[in-house]
Amino acid sequence: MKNIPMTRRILTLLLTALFLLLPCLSSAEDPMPPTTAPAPPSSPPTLQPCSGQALGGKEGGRGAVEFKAGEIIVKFKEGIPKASVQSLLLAEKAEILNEMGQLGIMLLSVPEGRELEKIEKLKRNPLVEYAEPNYVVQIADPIAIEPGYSLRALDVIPDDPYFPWNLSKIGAPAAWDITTGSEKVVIAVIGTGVDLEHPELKDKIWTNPGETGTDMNGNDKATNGIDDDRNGNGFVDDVHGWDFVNWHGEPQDDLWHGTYVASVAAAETNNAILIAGVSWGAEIMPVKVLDQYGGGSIADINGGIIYAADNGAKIINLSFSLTCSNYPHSTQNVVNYAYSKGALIVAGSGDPRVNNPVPPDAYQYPAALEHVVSVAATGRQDEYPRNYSTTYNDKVDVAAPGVGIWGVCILPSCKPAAPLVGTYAAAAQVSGLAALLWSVNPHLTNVQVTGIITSTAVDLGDPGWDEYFGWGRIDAAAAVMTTTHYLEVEPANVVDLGRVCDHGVLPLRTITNPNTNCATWSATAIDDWLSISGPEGYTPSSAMVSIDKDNLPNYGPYITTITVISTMTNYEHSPLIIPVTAVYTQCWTSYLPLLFKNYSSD
Ligand SMILES: [Ca+2]
Ligand SMILES: [Ca+2]
Ligand SMILES: [Ca+2]
Ligand SMILES: [Ca+2]
Repeated sequence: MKNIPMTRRILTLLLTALFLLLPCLSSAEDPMPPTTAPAPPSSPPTLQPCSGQALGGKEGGRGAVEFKAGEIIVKFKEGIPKASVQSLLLAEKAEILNEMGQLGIMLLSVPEGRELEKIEKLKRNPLVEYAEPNYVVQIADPIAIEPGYSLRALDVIPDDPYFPWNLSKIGAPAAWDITTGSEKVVIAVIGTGVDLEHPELKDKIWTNPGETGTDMNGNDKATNGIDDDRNGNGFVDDVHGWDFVNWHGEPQDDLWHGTYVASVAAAETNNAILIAGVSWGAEIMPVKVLDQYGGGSIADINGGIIYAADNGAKIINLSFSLTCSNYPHSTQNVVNYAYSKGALIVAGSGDPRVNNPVPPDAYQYPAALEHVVSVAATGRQDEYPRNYSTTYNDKVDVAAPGVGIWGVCILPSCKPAAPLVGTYAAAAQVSGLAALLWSVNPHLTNVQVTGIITSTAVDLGDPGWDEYFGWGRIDAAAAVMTTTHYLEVEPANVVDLGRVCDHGVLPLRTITNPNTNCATWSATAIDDWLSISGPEGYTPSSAMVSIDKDNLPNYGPYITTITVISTMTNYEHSPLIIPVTAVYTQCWTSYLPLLFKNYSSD
């Protein structure tokens, strides 16, 4: 996807915003380093041919194998009668292992060694839309580098000791002055799972409301062995996501990769431990599709993408690629489905492999699919990281830092955190940034979010879009400032202060903005008997409403309003007028309402 950059008014907006923010946040501006970029040579993308090797053993995708032995993926054309499908499968000695109902994609078992022959035969059949191997995918081999520089940036907001350099580079501290991210935005991390007990992630794991609480028999829905979602979502006890490899509801990471990716996008931040994430608030939906070796198949990945889209993930982060550059029809099918449901699908453009090296300009899937935001990696000086051969090609949409990116690690050898190199680290930052944008405005479409991210990126290399950096290196501050602020507060309909006694404790109520920081909104009372302090805080931010009793002339009911407005330069859904009600009474009438009739009203 390529988008035309919008007019750049960002610098002015940024400076204005920073000025506005100083009263309620003690953070300092993070200066943007100058961008230096090499002029990259241009060369056409190279498609890597694959020879047709099947994976039979248990080595989980290591090496130059291309597909799972004894399995193929088929989609029949729309409206083909079930009986015709069944007789064809019978004739081909193929059995259905799994069927994705909504999309009609089938995973079939076929005799081992005859996968390609069966596929060729099925492709010639007029009933078949496509047939393909169950391609194998693999995460990139981890490359860690020595940091050799100060871990901590100057004057940043969070207190996490491993404050990653890349967050300063992309202007995250200035973005955080607007929003640190809402927990209502869910990032699905499709990979090796996520360490569900990690202190940087455990409180940020998505919880499926359909599998929470107790069932009719008083049993915990999370463990009752029943698919409790309304109408069933097809997964039993998927309270925190799904493990497609082992087929259960505990998508625990048994490698390191998904945990690392989740932390770069959305680690618990300002908690004085380990790293800071791009979105402090976003929830993580762990979807395990890769095994303990980092290998998996597109059948499981397709299932994982559908699961994420069906269960409310706004952002779907993919960070692996096919071991060869074969175009996966079914995964494009599934990506189109998630995209049509409004999800933003993000993937690293591709990373070097030890066992099956591919040229750095080769297409790597799923990044090179349509409707996937393909993210290339940049180095500390905003250069193409030539030493690491990360992927560039004409599918690249945008770039983000990808060299020495701190994320949490769970392997004994790299605990507690590691500075890794890869486009998967770059993609995780784009996922985190998208979560910030959806916090500023929950009503954006995936097309709009992509447009804001690409149009506010810092152009590098050749002017305009190029295959090394796409539209440029992401600028979180510019992107967040450009996003039209959609103001939301809770409660929105009425603030009821209840009974106000003339001697007792005065009521206090909170107005909460779940999406953005205190600097983005203000609240004022019309009548002088109400007073408002704040707003204060990061995301969520809140204001306190209290009563000034001296300005209540008589006992009786009171009604007034609070006006909440956005203080951003561009906003919608503002002002909000919120009614406030209270009843001012003598103390004895509120303490003894059953014994005494209230004569206090006018
Ligand atoms: Ca379920
Ligand atoms: Ca259940
Ligand atoms: Ca942290
Ligand atoms: Ca450029």
